[in-house]
Amino acid sequence: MWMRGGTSKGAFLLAEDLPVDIAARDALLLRIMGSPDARQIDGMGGADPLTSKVAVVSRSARPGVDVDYLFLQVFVDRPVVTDSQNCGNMLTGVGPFAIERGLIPASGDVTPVRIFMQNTGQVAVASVPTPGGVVTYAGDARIDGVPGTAAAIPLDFEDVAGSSCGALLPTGNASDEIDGVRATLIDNGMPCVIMAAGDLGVRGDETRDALDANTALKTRLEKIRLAAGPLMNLGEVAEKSVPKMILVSAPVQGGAVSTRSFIPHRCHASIGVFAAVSVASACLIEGSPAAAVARIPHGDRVRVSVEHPSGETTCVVTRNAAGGIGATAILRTARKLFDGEVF
Ligand code: NQM
Repeated sequence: MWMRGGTSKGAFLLAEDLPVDIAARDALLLRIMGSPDARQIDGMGGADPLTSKVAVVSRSARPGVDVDYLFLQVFVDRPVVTDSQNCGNMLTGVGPFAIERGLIPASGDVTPVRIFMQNTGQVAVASVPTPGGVVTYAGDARIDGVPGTAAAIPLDFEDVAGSSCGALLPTGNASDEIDGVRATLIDNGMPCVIMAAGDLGVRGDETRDALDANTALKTRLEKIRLAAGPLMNLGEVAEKSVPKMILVSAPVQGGAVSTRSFIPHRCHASIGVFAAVSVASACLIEGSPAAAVARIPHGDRVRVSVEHPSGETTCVVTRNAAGGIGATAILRTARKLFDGEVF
């Protein structure tokens, strides 16, 4: 099934339909997407990392979990398929897909689907609208980066801190200096390196295309990224799609913080789900470059509007009893685009 999940798009496949052998599975996925090729002309991929994604779904054997979800990023112009990151946008399609394929039954007007995210070993709960026991994609929820409206699918994360790095702040610091730039190395669902845009010589409100054309900036970001990887317990990251590189600046549209993220080489058209959650969390950490520019409402459960190139993404961040970062949530939408056979 081809679906839009949040601001991403890709293939949703049953694990049982794929080869068990990893090399054979990856070769098949490269063929399906048409990679490696900048245009992905011989496949289904959309010539963009955001539309070259795969969700592999199966019924879960884990207690208290409905389905297992493995996210695979198929590189566009390189013969690489990686499970080194999770994807919260594709995650949005997993609940509807699981119900449509009969992996779990619909229950009531809204079906809570507990999803084990295999890439990071954590659980998300998606609330899927199922009026009359049927998945509905139509609704009045709007997310920036997607035209029109669709049914709301709230995603709740009880605890995604340290998903890939072992700790929310893998170095234990609110910020570290790498190559002369102050950076927060953080993982609240996605390993991210968060820096003030001004420290890299840009404003932070430039277009995606302008930043993608700035080769000096990109070279600097990659140098910092390669140094940050081992500090974040990710090892050598040259061939990995993490950590993501995020530039923050003061909000310009009435939100909490403005962002431009690199995933990790192309500038994101909006921002990833877990990247947004990680930025929102960083805004609450005193001494971080994000907190220095952010405007955060007071309270223990705060709505953090993360601005990005196509609008904003609102995350909810809860402070735990110890004053640290607790549960988080975000609202997304999904759409079934096509169901059939790929050759
Ligand atoms: O951060 C893009 C996306 C993502 C990942 C990426 C995502 C997330 O927008 O959870 O959703 O960072 O490669 O789909």
